[in-house]
Amino acid sequence: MTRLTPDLIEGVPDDKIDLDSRLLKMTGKTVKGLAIEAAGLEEGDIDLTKFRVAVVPITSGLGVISGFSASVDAIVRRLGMESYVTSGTDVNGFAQAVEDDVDIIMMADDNKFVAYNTRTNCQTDNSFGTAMGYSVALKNAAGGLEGKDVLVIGAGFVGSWAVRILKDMGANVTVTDILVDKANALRDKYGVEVSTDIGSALPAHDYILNAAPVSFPGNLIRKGAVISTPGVPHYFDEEARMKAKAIIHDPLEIGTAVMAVNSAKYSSRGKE
Ligand code: PYL
Repeated sequence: MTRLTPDLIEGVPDDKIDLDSRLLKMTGKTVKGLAIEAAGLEEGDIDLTKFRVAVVPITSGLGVISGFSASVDAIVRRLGMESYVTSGTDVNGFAQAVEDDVDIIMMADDNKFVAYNTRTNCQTDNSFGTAMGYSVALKNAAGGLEGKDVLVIGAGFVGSWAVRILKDMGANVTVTDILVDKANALRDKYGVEVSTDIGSALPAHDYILNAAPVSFPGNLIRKGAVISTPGVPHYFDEEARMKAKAIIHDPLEIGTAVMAVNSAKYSSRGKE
């Protein structure tokens, strides 16, 4: 997982890219709509305003990322939940959140970003949230994926989840990774295809989920391709932007929103 930098997320707290407008054009859904679908819920199944979230800054390893906690807080508020960033960090912040009896605690170190549900002791992580959110976005942009060929680029945490999720959605999945053993392991586990040559796989696909921290020259992109691409850093050249029907990307919001709604779903189960 590539570590975010302050400049990549500086526009998140105030939604400077107006993500909902972009997603509505490409997928017909807002971030909240995609997150609700990704959590396996229907609109109206859950009242997100009933949930209180604490975001805990974590100083371990490479330390806090300026703007990260504020971005997570803003994303969760945009879903309608009540949220705040704890004044304390790390264990101190976690203890504050527990004392405050919040429903969900969200925190990230250098390796994991989780939403911990205090009512049912369940956790959702960002790899799952990102894979599910970007798979659902691709499915909506494609008008369904049943029987359609989808290329997953990257067999890391997000790519591995995406392979499983997209196969469950009925897609014919091909996975590729620079470490072919990782791609082969997913083939053996999920019965998907492997490509060892991205130069031929990319132009052969209309639907792409890019879970690698790379972008691709436009001459490899098929005209009308739908590219769902959570990876950072993110860059597609002019030719790619002209040829693709949609390039779905944001640095943090879709994955975080899915984590929060998925975690709340557990709570509603716990409260039934
Ligand atoms: C969760 C993001 C999505 C992409 N890369 C992941 C990343 O940058 N992880 C590191 C997050 C560190 C947060 C820091 C803080 O500000 O609390 N510990």
